[in-house]
Amino acid sequence: MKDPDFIPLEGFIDYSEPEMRERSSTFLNNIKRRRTVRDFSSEPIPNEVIQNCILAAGSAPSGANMQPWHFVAVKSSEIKQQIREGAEIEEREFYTRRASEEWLDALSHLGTDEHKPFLETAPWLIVVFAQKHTVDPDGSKRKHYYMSESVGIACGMLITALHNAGLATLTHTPSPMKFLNEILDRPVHEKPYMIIVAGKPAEGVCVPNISKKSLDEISTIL
Ligand code: IYR
Repeated sequence: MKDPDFIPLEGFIDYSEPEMRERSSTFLNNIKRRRTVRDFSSEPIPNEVIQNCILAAGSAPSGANMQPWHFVAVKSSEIKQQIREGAEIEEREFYTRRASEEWLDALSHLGTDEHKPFLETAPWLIVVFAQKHTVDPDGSKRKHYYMSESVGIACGMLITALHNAGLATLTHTPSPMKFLNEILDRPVHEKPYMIIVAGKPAEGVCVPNISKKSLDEISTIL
């Protein structure tokens, strides 16, 4: 057991109430412009931008601060091609056999199918792995608590950081995703969690005509 080690909180900014109103509203207007796109420009995006966004994701809270994630940022055309091939094999199965009619019906308004050209066109694929446990240098293992919640929060922060940096994203989850461990040479205790496709949107891209639920629908104040 370790003794707790506390240091003074640094960096917290004590905004006034008008500042809080202004900042929350500005952020809302900014994040509301985020849209998932499925057509990307191949314009290259610097490593530094992606690495800053990954560091932003890595600042997420996690169960016992175990940070149960690993982000593989892929820009290599060869590896993107392998990922596309692997994903399309699974997606073909999904669309022709695995998915129920009900599921396909729920997806129909998005216009998705088994073809995933964006996996090669987009400049970056960020493959997020969730680690079931830590492997210490002596080979011993420590369980990660709230792995899925922690990685979900980090993914949300990654998407937000990418949007803030001026990039469009697509959360892509071919299922099953085991093929990603092989292609990216990640150990078996790491579970592929999602692929976050990132880049500039293709010129003239269209997105589904959908809306978000209202405040009343998603919240209650008691
Ligand atoms: N993984 C498939 C199907 C799919 C599932 C859901 I739930 C979506 O919101 C979108 C797609 C695909 O990527 O096509």
